[in-house]
Amino acid sequence: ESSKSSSTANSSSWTSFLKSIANFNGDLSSLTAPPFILSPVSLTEYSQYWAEHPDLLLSINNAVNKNTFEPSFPSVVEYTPDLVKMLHVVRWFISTLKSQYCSRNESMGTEKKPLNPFLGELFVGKWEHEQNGSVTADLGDTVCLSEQVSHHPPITAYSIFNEKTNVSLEGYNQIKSTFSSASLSVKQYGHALLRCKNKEQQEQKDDTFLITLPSLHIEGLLLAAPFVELDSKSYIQSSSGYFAIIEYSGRGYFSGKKNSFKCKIYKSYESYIYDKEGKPSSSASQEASGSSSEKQNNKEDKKPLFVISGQWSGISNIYTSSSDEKKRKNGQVFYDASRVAAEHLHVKPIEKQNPWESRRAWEKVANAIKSGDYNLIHQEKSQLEEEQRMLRLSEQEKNTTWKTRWFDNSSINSVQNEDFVSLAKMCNLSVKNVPSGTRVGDKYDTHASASTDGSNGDEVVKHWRFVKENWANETEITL
Ligand code: CLR
Repeated sequence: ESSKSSSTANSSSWTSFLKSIANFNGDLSSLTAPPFILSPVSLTEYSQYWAEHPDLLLSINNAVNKNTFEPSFPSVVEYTPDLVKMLHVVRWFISTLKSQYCSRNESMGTEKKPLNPFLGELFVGKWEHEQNGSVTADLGDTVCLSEQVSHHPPITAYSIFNEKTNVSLEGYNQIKSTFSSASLSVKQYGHALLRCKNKEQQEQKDDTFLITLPSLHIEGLLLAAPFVELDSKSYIQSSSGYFAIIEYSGRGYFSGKKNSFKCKIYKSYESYIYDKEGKPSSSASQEASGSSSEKQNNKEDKKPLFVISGQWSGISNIYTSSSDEKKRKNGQVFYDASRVAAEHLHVKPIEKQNPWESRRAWEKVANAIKSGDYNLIHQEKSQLEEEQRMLRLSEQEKNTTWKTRWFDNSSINSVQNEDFVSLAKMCNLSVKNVPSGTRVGDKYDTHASASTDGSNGDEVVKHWRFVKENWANETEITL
């Protein structure tokens, strides 16, 4: 594979591709890439990467009862049920990264340019959990629904849920990219919301977690061997208060290894700010009024409860203090990505798929890509694009607009949005349509237009959300 890559690096097609990137306008779909860098897989499929370790995802809601978290440390910290849950969430999240950002390199040798989904494209599948005698409980199915909810700009929305364990994840994703100094920088917009329903205790609110998406860049372009390197951070804010910050770095930072990260888990966002700045932040101190300000006086509370570091594509270790982490002392393995293979979801055979389903719709293009036939790729793609153009035209004639199937973004300050808004407020994140993880007051936040809905002056919050009823009433698409 690498010898193939280095020979193609000299080919004129790659060189002209690089030239076209160098002065491209931000629209990745407009780039004509040589066939060998094209992937036969559409971006709507990428939603599945969130759950390729379904056991870790599902363990989140069982975590408290089963106390499955290992390793366990001497009782330096109090393992409240909420903290145990948070640790499970962080471990599951770390486990998703290898699928999200390395899987193309593993299956195809390099990162590749995915198929640009058409409006209304669907990708569905499920993980069927077998009941292993008496050892594991019946976990039912974990379902993955993914829909292209916008074409300009491309936005994919998804919902992944397991009804037996009451764990669900919903989110959406959009990217904006720029080219600078031989690498492609990509900012992700959107976020993911993880929900654990408290089935037994009706009066108790669901546990929710807000997860922000890191920015990334594509390296290796000059060698025609592109790969992803993550930049910046992810935040995880729990409705129970716990806050985690995950900082990414590539070769030459914390450990000098690729795919490195350092995660700190705090009792709250306020503790994180105090730890970082040595004093309460202005916004944090406003919130920490009354009885909670007493707790804020306890210095131990402001230190991270756990520090986790290592490679998200390999081994990471967990420590109970930053100083232990620095000395690599008293650590225990947190997650070993190389030990557990990704579990792929089950997708219906193409013959049984609906024409809107990704693999069926792209079948001919995918085959052309696999055969490396540039003209055929072009021909098949044009046909699909032409069909889409006709659809848009007929909508114009009928004066209608495309209706999304399972997702909706018209909910303004609605109950569904409440989780996101309240979690974002807990950790000072912007609720606007800005790059994922943007803090209130950052340049993207202040420059984004603050719209109001007129009635009460509240900001209009538009984010893509799963509409359960729509899936419940679905008659054409089956799993
Ligand atoms: C999509 C959402 C997923 C995480 C993810 C992983 C890899 C990203 C992809 C997202 C978006 C598209 C992406 C890709 C890596 C390369 C590809 C940025 C964010 C670009 C479009 C490919 C450019 C062409 C080069 C290979 C030359 O949850």
